[in-house]
Amino acid sequence: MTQAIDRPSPDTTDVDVDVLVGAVDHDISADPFPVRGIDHIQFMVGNAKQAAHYYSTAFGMTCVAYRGPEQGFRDHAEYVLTSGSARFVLTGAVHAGAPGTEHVAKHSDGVQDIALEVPDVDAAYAHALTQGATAIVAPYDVTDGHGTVRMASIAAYGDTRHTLIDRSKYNGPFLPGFVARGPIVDRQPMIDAGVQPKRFFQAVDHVVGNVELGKMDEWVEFYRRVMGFTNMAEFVGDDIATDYSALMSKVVASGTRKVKFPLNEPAVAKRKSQIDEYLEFYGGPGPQHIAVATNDILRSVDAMRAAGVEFLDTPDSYYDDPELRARIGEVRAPIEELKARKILVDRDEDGYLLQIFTKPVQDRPTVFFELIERHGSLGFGKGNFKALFEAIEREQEARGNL
Ligand code: TYF
Ligand code: FE
Repeated sequence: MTQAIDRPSPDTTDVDVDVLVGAVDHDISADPFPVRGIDHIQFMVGNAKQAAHYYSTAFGMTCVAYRGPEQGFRDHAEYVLTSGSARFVLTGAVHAGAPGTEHVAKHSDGVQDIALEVPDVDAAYAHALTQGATAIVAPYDVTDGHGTVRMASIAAYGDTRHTLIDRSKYNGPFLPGFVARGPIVDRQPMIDAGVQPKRFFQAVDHVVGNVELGKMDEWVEFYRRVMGFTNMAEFVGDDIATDYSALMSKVVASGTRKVKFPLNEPAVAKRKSQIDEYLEFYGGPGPQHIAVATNDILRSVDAMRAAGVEFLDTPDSYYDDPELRARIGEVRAPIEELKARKILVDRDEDGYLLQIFTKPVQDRPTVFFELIERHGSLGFGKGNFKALFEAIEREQEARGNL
């Protein structure tokens, strides 16, 4: 086992460090499919202009680049927003029949591409195809005055894909063709008033995929074979599945653990699975939630709630449970502070984590977000699965989908 690095001290709220707790010191050069990390997450949306506004105001992200008809791209408007190393690309069609309109018609707003930064696109692509991955776009160069980027794309679950990107010979604002663009929300007045704006999160911690019944192991196998990812210990097996979660889950991760992909499938249980609800409303397999790493979950939750983001509720009984209190021990904030915000806590042999989940961020009960503040723990909140899944089921019931 390689040594864990990038662990901030338990009380850090230093928002200027792009740490991803749980990353390990690992030399990728010997990997069959070396991955540097998640380059960006691309959402295909109905109205990118408004989505960019939402992720700016509600998620505190900063618009850094744009391309659209003004740059000669006739089909789409694309906004690039960042928060630390997390980068989201919001793509919207600007005319009827543009590519991607079918993605929105079928799925509504959703994640189309989980792009990975790789040191060698050709080698990664060739390896992927040898291992049975489905080709979408063969390696090609894109160039502008800032240099050249090499890219290729392979298929993942459902209509999701992984674009492979080598940006080592590029120094522009995002990709060739994009122009630098300032923030959508002007934070200068805040700075002038003496308040330094802090971002709400600094990295993507993991991206979860929902696949059909019986397909989880196939996709675990895909990431093992194609990308050389390995299983992480955390999983939801038959025991938990039939009792309350109605889902099975396994986690695969890259050698550095910078890229972590839990994969869920529905389980046959007492009630209709939340995964079945997703598959039905998304129209097939797809990305279910994106967990973003924060160094100050209390502050981020407060700011996001104030901006209108809805989070899942946690009953007071969760915090008043003496068994939970004994298990979690001392954490960096008083339990009353967590209770007031409905933040969940879990502890394992490596440390603890704080986490909270948003409700779905579009009308369909599909994609949602997780805020996670890790203090040593490399897990996914296994101790919270019961409370979390009960909260999700209450929402499902309210929607008439249980
Ligand atoms: O990523 C995870 O594994 C946790 C727990 O439908 C989880 O965030 C698992 C399945 C699910 C929602 C959350
Ligand atoms: Fe998660």
